[in-house]
Amino acid sequence: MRQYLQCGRFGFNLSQRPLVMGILNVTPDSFSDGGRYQSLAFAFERAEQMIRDGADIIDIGGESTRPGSPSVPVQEELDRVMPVIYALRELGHALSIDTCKPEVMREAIIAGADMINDINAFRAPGAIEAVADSDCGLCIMHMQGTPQDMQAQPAYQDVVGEVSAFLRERVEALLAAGVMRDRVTIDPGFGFGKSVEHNVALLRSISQMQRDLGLPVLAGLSRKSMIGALTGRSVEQRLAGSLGAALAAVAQGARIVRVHDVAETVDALKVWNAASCEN
Ligand code: 7PM
Repeated sequence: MRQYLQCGRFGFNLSQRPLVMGILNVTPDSFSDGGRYQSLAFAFERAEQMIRDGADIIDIGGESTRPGSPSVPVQEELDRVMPVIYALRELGHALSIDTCKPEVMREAIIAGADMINDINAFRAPGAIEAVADSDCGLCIMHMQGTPQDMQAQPAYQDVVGEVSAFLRERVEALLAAGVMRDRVTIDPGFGFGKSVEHNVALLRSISQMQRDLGLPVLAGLSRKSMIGALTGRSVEQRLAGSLGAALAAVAQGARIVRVHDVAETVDALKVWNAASCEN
């Protein structure tokens, strides 16, 4: 498998240790809102803390993807995300933008985003064109249905086969548009149109998926309902379960973990890495 990820201003060597992507939500519901300036100041502090804690990539999300949530207008998402990109881009860490919208992708790349993380796998008209002529990293995620209806009735004949086939098709679409393979990561999309059993099957198949597609896997399990189902814990009490999930993903070979709790995950991975046989 490819061990190098081109990510805008950065080139990551994926053979040394798994990377940590820290989640930075910039949706109004993630703040006790005192207006845009307070939101920006808060986001900046959170990002600085995640960097001190050892995050490699900051994933900035301005579009709530909560199941059942309405979509956000383009201008609203730009107003949330762009000031954060400008504020953070001099911190010297890779910035990822979690968006499905080609307009947001274009503006973010112009402003200096290093990665585009699209839970819709660049299926929106114009999305591939928006990212093709840049050198930013790309995350292609699988989702069954839409954020509005995805958890209603998740169903598969063969979840691992179907998710792999979908990701393969999306990779081919990007490559056909001239995207270099070393920019691409794949993500099974835990919790996006999946039951607990589907999620567990996918977690157990990361290694196979990575081998079959020849691309690094990014895994986002942090605090998700699957952790709640396995532990019986509420979302505020899922730290230990999430650390277990991150280590399980890395044990399967995942190269990037997307997490809320950066400091704790970095510690867990340091210990994991010291004992890992691949070094
Ligand atoms: C509500 C439900 C709020 C779900 C937030 C979420 C992923 C992602 C998200 C992931 C990639 C969350 C999700 N999850 N991007 N964006 N992979 N690549 O729990 O698993 O953070 S949003």
